[in-house]
Amino acid sequence: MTSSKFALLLFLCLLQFFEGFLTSALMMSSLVKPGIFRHLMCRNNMYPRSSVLRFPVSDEQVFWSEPYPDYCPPEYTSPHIGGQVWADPPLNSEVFKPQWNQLDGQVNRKSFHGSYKLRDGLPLNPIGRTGLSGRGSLGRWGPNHAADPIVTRWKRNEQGALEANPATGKNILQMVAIQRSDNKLWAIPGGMVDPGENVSVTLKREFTEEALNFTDKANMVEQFFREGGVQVYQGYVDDFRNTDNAWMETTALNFHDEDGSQVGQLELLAGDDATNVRWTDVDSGLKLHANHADIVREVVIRLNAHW
Ligand code: RP5
Repeated sequence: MTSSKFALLLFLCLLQFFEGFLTSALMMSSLVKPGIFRHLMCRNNMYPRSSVLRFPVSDEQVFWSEPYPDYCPPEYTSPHIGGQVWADPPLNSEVFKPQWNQLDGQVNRKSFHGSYKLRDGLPLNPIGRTGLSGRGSLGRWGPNHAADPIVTRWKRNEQGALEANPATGKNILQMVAIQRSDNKLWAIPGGMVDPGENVSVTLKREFTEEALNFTDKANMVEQFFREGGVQVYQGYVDDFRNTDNAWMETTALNFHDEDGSQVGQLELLAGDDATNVRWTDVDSGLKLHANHADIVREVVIRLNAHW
């Protein structure tokens, strides 16, 4: 091979590498960018399952870079997380020596938004103030990692033909949504990633538990998930449980049943901490838990569906 051909080949390889890198970096930052994105669900309300009122935080006061001298959030860590295997031990415990911003044994304390700061020895929410310090009901100080499977199919009429929206002319997408038992909101059937667990395992488990109530069609589900989902988001979740020192982050993948012949055929049955499950039409009126609707929107763009 001549040196000019070799240089061209090298150039093309590098181009491909950086294209992949850029795509995932853009995907990660397109929805939630610290310093631009302002969380909403974890501000100015009563902390879930408690009588603790969050300290007021206006839009202008969210970012840590904005001065807020009177900021004095109450401290709250829910008693029910004490002693749980999925939760960090108390801060003053002898056994708790957290390695922030890194893989701490099996516990992933890294954020998808880069290195988070520490204040008074505790991780600081990368988006900003929430009006509450402590851990709330989240198990981990800092990032609490979840995984969200967005299972989709095209909406069809009784004859099996695709249904398009008359205004946009685009096909209507449907997703599997569950109703959460804690806040009664509809949501992607996601769940927490266990320490050391591969996200692909979490995605399959949570979907099977929450949307199929441990179906006997396990092999088909296994195959459907094995064929691979497409990652549509990785980062902060505007979850109502977030605090100044503990917050949710997720990895969301789309599993699309193009011809509706696989998971699209399964009978849905709510299980675990879901009280309801259904195929939901996806459009701009979609209201979901946290910022799940924004995450689903990424799938809409990917599949060029109606919104
Ligand atoms: C959300 O909460 C995540 O996006 C995920 O859907 C879910 C995980 O928490 P649990 O459902 O396990 O409470 O923030």
